[in-house]
Amino acid sequence: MKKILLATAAMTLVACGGTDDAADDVGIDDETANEVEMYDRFDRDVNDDAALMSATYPVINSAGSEIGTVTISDVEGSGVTVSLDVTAIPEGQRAIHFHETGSCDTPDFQSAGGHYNPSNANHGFEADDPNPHAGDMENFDAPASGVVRTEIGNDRVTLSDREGLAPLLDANGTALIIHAGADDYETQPSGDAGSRIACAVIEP
Ligand SMILES: [Cu+2]
Repeated sequence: MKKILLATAAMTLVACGGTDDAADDVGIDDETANEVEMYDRFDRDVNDDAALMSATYPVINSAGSEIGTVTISDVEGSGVTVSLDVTAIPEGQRAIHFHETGSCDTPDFQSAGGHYNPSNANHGFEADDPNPHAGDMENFDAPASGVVRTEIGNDRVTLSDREGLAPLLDANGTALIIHAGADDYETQPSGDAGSRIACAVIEP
């Protein structure tokens, strides 16, 4: 089901007096860097020794029909960028998370389990003790057309195996889930985001 598009060796920065060009050297444009920074609410050391990866997975709806794709790309020094390219999403704010099991059994996608949360944190960015699940992400907006092409940052997970980040490709994989409602970033354990309307299996 998955297609590995790209796997580039992480670049080792050689001490040569300047580090400002590091992002340019690996082709991260400023826009992507800024989006990821929004989610970088917690200092974390990311060990980039592993090769950075990018992969594209099909997204299905509750009837099992493919409605588009999601591309997940490791970001040097941070987590991943999630690039959604899907159709037929109901208009409005929708929640999106990584869930703990790489399984998308229709029609309700309960087989994906709860949020991916290997550090046993509280859900949400606005909880009493904000320390979000690895799988938590900010809501996206679906327009009336239902066509969504957007990028969402997550600075806590990785597609490759990098120290300091939760691996999406663990023993049982993970699932990307889109919900019928918006995440309130606060209600435990899943932000009161409603039913699960789309799913992608994230697997090696
Ligand atoms: Cu969810």
